[in-house]
Amino acid sequence: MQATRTTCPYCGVGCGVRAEIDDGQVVGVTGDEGHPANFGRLCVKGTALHETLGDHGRLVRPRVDGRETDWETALAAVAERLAATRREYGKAAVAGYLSGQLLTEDYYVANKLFKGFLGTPHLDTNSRLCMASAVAAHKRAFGADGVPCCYADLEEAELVVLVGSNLAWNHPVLYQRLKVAKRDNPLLRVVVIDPRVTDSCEIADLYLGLAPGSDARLFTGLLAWMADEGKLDDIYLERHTQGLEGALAAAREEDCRLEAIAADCDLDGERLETFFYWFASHLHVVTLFSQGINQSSSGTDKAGAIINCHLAGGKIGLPGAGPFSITGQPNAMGGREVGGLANQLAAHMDYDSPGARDRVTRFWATEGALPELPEGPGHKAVALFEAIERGEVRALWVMATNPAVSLPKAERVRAALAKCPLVIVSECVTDTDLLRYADIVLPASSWSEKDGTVTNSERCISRQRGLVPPPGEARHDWWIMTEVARRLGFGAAFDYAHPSEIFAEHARLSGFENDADLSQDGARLFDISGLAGLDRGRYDALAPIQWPVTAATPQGTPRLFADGCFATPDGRACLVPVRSQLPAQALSAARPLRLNTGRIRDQWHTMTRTARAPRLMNHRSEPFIELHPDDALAHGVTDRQLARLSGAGGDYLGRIRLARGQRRGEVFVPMHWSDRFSKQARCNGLLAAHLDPHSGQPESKHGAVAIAPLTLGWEATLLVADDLADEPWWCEGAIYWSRIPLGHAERWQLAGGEPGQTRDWLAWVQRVLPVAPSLWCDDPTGGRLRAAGLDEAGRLRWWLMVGPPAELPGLGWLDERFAEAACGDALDTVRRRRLLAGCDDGAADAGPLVCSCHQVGQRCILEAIRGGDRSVEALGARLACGTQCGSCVPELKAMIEEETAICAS
Ligand SMILES: Nc1nc2c(c(=O)[nH]1)N[C@H]1C(S)=C(S)[C@@H](COP(=O)(O)OP(=O)(O)OC[C@H]3O[C@@H](n4cnc5c(=O)[nH]c(N)nc54)[C@H](O)[C@@H]3O)O[C@H]1N2
Ligand SMILES: Nc1nc2c(c(=O)[nH]1)N[C@H]1C(S)=C(S)[C@@H](COP(=O)(O)OP(=O)(O)OC[C@H]3O[C@@H](n4cnc5c(=O)[nH]c(N)nc54)[C@H](O)[C@@H]3O)O[C@H]1N2
Ligand code: SF4
Ligand SMILES: [Mo]
Repeated sequence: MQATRTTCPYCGVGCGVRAEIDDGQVVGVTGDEGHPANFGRLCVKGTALHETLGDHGRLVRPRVDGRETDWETALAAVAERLAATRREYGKAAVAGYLSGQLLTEDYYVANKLFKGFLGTPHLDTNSRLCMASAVAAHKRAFGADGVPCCYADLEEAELVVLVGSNLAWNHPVLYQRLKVAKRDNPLLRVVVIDPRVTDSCEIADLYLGLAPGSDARLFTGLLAWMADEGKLDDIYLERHTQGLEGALAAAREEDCRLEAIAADCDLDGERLETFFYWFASHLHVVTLFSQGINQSSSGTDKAGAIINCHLAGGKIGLPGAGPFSITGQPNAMGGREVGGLANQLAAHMDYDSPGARDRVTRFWATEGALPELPEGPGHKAVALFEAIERGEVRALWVMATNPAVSLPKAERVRAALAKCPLVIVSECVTDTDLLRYADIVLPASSWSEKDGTVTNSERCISRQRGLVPPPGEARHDWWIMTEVARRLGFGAAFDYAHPSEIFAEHARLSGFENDADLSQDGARLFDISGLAGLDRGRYDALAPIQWPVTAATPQGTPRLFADGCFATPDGRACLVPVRSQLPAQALSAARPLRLNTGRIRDQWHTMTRTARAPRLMNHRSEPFIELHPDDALAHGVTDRQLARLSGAGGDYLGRIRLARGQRRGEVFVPMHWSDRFSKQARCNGLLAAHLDPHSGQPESKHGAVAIAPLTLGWEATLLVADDLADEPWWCEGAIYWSRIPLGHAERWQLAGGEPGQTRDWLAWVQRVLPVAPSLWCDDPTGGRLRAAGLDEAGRLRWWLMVGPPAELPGLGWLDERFAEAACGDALDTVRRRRLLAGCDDGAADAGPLVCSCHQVGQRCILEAIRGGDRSVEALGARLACGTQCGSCVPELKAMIEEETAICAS
């Protein structure tokens, strides 16, 4: 057994991972105790990393026009078709769409190829949907896209404000760090600002459940309040900033009395004043913000309003102080560094930075390869797909993202993709919604195979190391692009043999003419020239380090702007005038509910990786719609019922979850489900594409929808053996279906029929399932049916229950039966009954999973609570739940509270 240090490929916390490799396979992972992001901790997704690996479902051969082929043919086809499009329709007819899940080296090569040598400005990335507003706000305020803070600031703060961030679920290890900090420092206060009560509220001293989209009003109000109460840091403002007057004047265009702000944000006045008072009276304040701010039609201004308050109070550049935009993807920051956004050129140089175009041209020029950089910025993500729809962009290469799922107005995006004459997709798995539109499919290597670097939310560059070889013919993204570049005649500029060479070039560019005296556009903040000299050995051994890394700062730089000097021409930070705006997607009588979309604890984006670990499918198994019980009553839907949401672009089908923490008038749906996992549960089908004017980021958090119950005749749960699940005939005729991978089988939730109608189940089973029923138990009185099919050898092949899934047993036992060679060999009555019941009478049925790490179910926990375990610690001691990554602790607490309340009443 051998252990290698690498970095987690999920969220922007960027945890260090120790991977154990045995016989060419990753057999286990633990947290890297030496990594400064996590010091040994991992969350449940990180802990399950090795369970998501394996060759099944992986793309292993290139495909051209639907046929598998070899690399030579595929690379030649890519090069020829790109060249032909360029020749016939011009450089701007070619586009690329990248992702914050590419490594920095992949990203650098892509940026250089598209902008530098294909000469198209149209290269954008899914960071447009994610961090673009924060990037734009940083540039306006600081003169560069620099995140001032580091993780240790959360530990050194007196007040931490979480705005539009569900840290507990989406950056769990950082949340754990904050929780420990709070335990160790009873004076540390936490405020959560989110329309929805989330698990992050577990550690909140104050919760502000504001009206969706009213954050700018809250923070411009705070600025005015600070001014009125004499809480501005006049000395800091005078020495290090400009623009206070304009920012204050804009804030004061609205009524700045507390009552007026509280009314506009729909908040309790006292709570609002408490927050204002806490913010204004502490120096060491960190405001951590994420998608509740960024994914808005005025996200840049919202981030700007937050930054204004920090600048006005001098709460920046100090330990425990600063506005902290937390990144989502593992390498969102790396993509910003190389310049992967369509408005960027390279290495923190934009088109409008004087001299930048010429400088990058000179840097990329080699003997035999002359770059042809575009004149100005290209289309941002949403506009890019509109240009494809109009036929202006005719060739698109997508890498490591799924625009058919994650972009708003998803149906129009799909129509554009269908129309686009050339779609090239680099992807790791065989089946995604996007691949249907691909003319050329290129199999890419994945985490555990790839080798390079990523930069996390605190600007820390870490190595992601190749642990095992890619399966089949899958290749690294940088290698694929380099080979295409060669075939296009740009070989001399793409002569890389190893990612270390790409990284060294990237580091050199960051320092190239990066000097206040030498260049017209001043010194650039992003400078890692201190790493430009790394040879392969030192690159391989690179320890995590925070940029800037220069000759003057060889150990890296944890905190930016400590000297009060910013990256603007005069060194002063800018406060910007912000006029608050509400969501652009308007509510109406036809669509009266506000749609909020976001993430769940155990899934990652379109589930191509997390759904491979069965235990991660347990926390939330089906697409859902969360809403307040009062709204449910008003709209005629009940808990666990299936319902339909209708929005601007289409419908969404999911199961109702009643939640008292949900604001009235608002529904929350997860962003994760694609057509691969459910019939119609893509939340982006519901959203219109309203964009922030500065960043081009879509308003993914504020849709407008109607809700109605799905009126159905029947519901059923079907389990089928894994090897049968590829041809899901059983979905036909279902109004709703949802697919839930288990360990050895797949679970399908099915629903359909007119009210009062049922199916002829026997005929259906005989028609759609490959094995005839061996067991059949039909209860005509209750309308419940259970059946199972075993093959001739006695192997369980399918299991069916007709009835609401609430009646399902925990499916662990049944899943195991699918792994048995011959479970039905001796089908005595007991065995028969157990199989039909779907559980072993002897084994307690655990119920839906709460603790994913230790596989502890709801029923066991409830029993323990009723038995007297009235604290998280007591539950942990008895059942081990909540003792590993801690993500389920808020849920455990809620269960204890609820049970205690029930007992008391
Ligand atoms: N488990 C898991 N973790 C992830 C990911 C994942 O897919 N799964 N993805 C990663 C990525 S790429 C990203 S970008 C991050 C995102 O991390 P977060 O930003 O924390 O994630 P979201 O759930 O999208 O949204 C955060 C919160 O914004 C709130 N919100 C909605 N509208 C408003 C509003 O008007 N004002 C305020 N103040 N809040 C609002 C939502 O209710 C939600 O709780 O997560 C990363 N981590
Ligand atoms: N409504 C709504 N929409 C949203 C959001 C929201 O909150 N609400 N959030 C937005 C945000 S913040 C984000 S970041 C996006 C995320 O959305 P996407 O980026 O579209 O989602 P992923 O599932 O991460 O897509 C990554 C794809 O790349 C593949 N892949 C993984 N690793 C590699 C690799 O190394 N190379 C290659 N070539 N392929 C790889 C995966 O199998 C997967 O298919 O969604 C955005 N869309
Ligand atoms: S917190 Fe983020 S980076 Fe850390 S283990 Fe979890 S998903 Fe991976
Ligand atoms: Mo993201």
